[in-house]
Amino acid sequence: MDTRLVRDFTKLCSDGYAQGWHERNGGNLSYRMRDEEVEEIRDLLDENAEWREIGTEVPDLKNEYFMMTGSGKYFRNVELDFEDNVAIIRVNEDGTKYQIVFGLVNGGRPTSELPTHLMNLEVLKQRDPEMRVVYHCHPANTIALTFLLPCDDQIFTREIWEMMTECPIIFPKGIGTVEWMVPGGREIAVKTCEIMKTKDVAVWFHHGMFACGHDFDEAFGLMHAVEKAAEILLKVMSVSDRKLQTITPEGFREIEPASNVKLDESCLYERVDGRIGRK
Ligand code: 2HA
Ligand code: ZN
Repeated sequence: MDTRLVRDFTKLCSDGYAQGWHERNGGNLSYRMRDEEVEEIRDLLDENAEWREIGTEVPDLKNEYFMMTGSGKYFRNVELDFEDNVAIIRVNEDGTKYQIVFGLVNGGRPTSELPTHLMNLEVLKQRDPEMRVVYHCHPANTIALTFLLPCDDQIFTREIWEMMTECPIIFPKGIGTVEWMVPGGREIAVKTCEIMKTKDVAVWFHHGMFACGHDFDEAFGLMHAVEKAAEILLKVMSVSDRKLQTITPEGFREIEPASNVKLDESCLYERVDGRIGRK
């Protein structure tokens, strides 16, 4: 299958692997397909495939089609054998079941994070019908920060924003944090969805990151920006627990009119002692 969508999906998988964000079978990617993208490959779809339980309900995604990586599959292998590693699934009439209509030709199931992906895609669709991509990976610098910063949206966001002037412009609503919990289930999906109602990035402590976007470039670019800022912050923290100077709350507010963004004001608190990771 050689369509624009397959090429774009594959490119993200290869680029993410090249960044070192997908050791072994780490990470997963999903995309809510457009009607014309389904029509383009309609002849290749097995509409009689067996129905399976999603494990949660996504009524606003009924009858929709999704492209996603397979459970236990390696991002490295997507470009080598797309049909072995990727699935297209269809959600049923009431949003409780799915069938694999294409791919995973050697067996398997869609991503182990299926509930988080589908529930996030549902929330994102409600937010903006053109939001279509949910991307999860294991980037080392961001994960390292989850051992050094408190699990606090405002502090995590502010520390990352300060590292690169572009950060608040790229994610003005900030970063959501999810304390460590067992992955793969409904509980972590619900927590992540709460974040995705307003924000584009969620950090799962001691695990990895979720980013969303209208398209693959946007989701990947957002992930890349957060992870690079995390790398800078780690370099700073490995030298000192204080900054000599930084972008001030007033500075951030001056960015707003110039870039036509509205920052989450709760992240622009006044610092008491200038120490990294404290309010
Ligand atoms: O192995 O990243 O969170 C896939 C994952 C699960
Ligand atoms: Zn993971």
